[in-house]
Amino acid sequence: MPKVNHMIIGVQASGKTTFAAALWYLVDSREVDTVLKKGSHNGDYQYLEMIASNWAAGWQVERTPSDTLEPIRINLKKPIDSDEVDLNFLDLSGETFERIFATRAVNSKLEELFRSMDGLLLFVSAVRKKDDLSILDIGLKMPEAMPAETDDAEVYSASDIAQNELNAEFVPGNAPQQIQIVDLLQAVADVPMNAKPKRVVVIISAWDKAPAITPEKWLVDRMPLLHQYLENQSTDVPYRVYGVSAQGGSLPKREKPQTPSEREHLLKVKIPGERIKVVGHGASAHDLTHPIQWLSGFED
Ligand SMILES: Nc1nc2c(ncn2[C@@H]2O[C@H](COP(=O)(O)OP(=O)(O)OP(=O)(O)O)[C@@H](O)[C@H]2O)c(=O)[nH]1
Ligand SMILES: [Mg+2]
Repeated sequence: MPKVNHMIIGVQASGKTTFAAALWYLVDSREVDTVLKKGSHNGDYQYLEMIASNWAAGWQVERTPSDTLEPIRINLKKPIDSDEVDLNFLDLSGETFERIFATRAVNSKLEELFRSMDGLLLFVSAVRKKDDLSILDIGLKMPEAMPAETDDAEVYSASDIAQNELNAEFVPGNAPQQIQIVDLLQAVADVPMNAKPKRVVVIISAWDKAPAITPEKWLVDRMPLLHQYLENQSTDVPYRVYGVSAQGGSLPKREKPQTPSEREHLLKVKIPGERIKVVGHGASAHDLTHPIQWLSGFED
């Protein structure tokens, strides 16, 4: 059976490591039925065990340090096949992602990973609000930041506001997520890399904090540029959107247990795997492997 390689990308704090921790816990514990099962594992998976046990205990996973190409490798398999299917995840830190966006340069190791990817798992977070706002919206919300000729914020022109913005330093990581993502996808698909995934899954993480709409509608409303990009190439590269709550709610960091969160409530769920929520495409309620099954081409 051919090896399948998937890449996970997403800006800082988009939920990548939490997803990996919950996925490992889920397939390792077998508490909840999943469409893909854990395959055989060789080598060192100490990091996965560490993040999964942290997750199970109800703590936030730690931030992935920049420059880490943390080799998260979770082997999964179809239950009916005796052949194993290897799925390789690359947990690119958000900072590495943003540096690629800022410099348009990738090192040779990363280039090789992009070239060999079969599927792409794109993470965006439902809790990052920034992508909703245009410069005009910011002007309307913060009239005090605007020029003082009039009290009526609505009459400020785009050029007034743009002038104001000119004084601000450009911080690449502050660019809207969808712009960073589309730019990266375009750069990777273009010469010299010519790396295009066969399929794309968009995971909207922290779905417990999303409004009561479908994941597709969320993408159209909140990330219209990314939606348009994916739609445009969908004949060649089909895509799906899932809403995923890998934690089930907000959790504190282990070193700051008093931070207000939904931890107490979540720990009352007796089976930790049942804290997970997956929405979209007929996935059963807690099955994080459903998007990966489709991404791997096991389901049309
Ligand atoms: N409410 C809620 N928050 C979540 C969920 N999953 C992740 N988060 C929060 O989102 C933040 C980022 O999660 P990470 O998994 O560390 O994100 P990451 O993409 O690995 O981030 P970097 O390592 O910085 O690139 C953390 O504060 C998590 O607690 C969820 O299901 N629900
Ligand atoms: Mg991380």
